[in-house]
Amino acid sequence: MTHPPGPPAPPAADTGATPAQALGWMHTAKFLTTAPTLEWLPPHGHPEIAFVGRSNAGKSTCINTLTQQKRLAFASKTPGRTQSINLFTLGRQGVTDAVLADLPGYGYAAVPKQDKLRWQRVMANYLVSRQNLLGVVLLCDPRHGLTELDEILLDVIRPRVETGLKFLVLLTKADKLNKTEANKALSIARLQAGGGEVKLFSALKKKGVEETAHLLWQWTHPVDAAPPTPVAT
Ligand SMILES: Nc1nc2c(ncn2[C@@H]2O[C@H](COP(=O)(O)OP(=O)(O)O)[C@@H](O)[C@H]2O)c(=O)[nH]1
Ligand SMILES: [Mg+2]
Repeated sequence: MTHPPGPPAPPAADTGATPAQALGWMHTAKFLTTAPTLEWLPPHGHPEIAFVGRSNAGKSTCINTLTQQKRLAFASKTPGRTQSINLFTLGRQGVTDAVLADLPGYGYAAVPKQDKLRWQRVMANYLVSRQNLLGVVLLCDPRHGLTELDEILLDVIRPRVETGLKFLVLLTKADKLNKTEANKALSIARLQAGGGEVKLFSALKKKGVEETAHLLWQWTHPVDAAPPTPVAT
């Protein structure tokens, strides 16, 4: 027996994009610029989402997977190498509607102490004072959990999270965990993230890719945003 056709389905997502469409949007990523410190970053009028995490957490691989561009965020064979803030624009039809910021990884033991301190300052400075920073994605290898440096970062952004900064913890390399380990890692990270979202992600198994893209879309395209004002011609 067939059912009569119901009313047309509402848009699959309340924010106007399906997870697959959101991933398509991520694929529009284009390199914008690279900057050694906050002062060199161009101001722009778009919401910015920063990707942060320890060296080797899987940040470059995650960005490359989300954007489907193999070498956009150079997955360095030498951890601790990526020493700049890299910006990428997102937007369909060449119209930018969001910016991704790839921040240098931290915590790599072989980096000289001076460089480490310098980078902690650059990171803290960025996270505290970057205009238009809408959200932070913290990448974490769940086999190591959130480490002391991640906790410091959480402390740095906490005041902004309390005033609306969005926050997501991505547990990377989820293919390396069995179900029990994955659930345990999720519970621990949820406690540590203090209300922020936590998701499992695997570049290898393409796990969490669409979900993450969709969440970033929702952050940057809120439903209650006023529609653009029509311009009289
Ligand atoms: N098994 C597995 N390995 C991964 C995954 N993502 C990253 N890696 C590996 O983890 C290492 C560090 O990745 P990379 O993206 O360079 O980390 P980054 O230093 O945070 O940018 C590399 O050897 C990657 O191949 C994943 O989803 N699954
Ligand atoms: Mg990297």
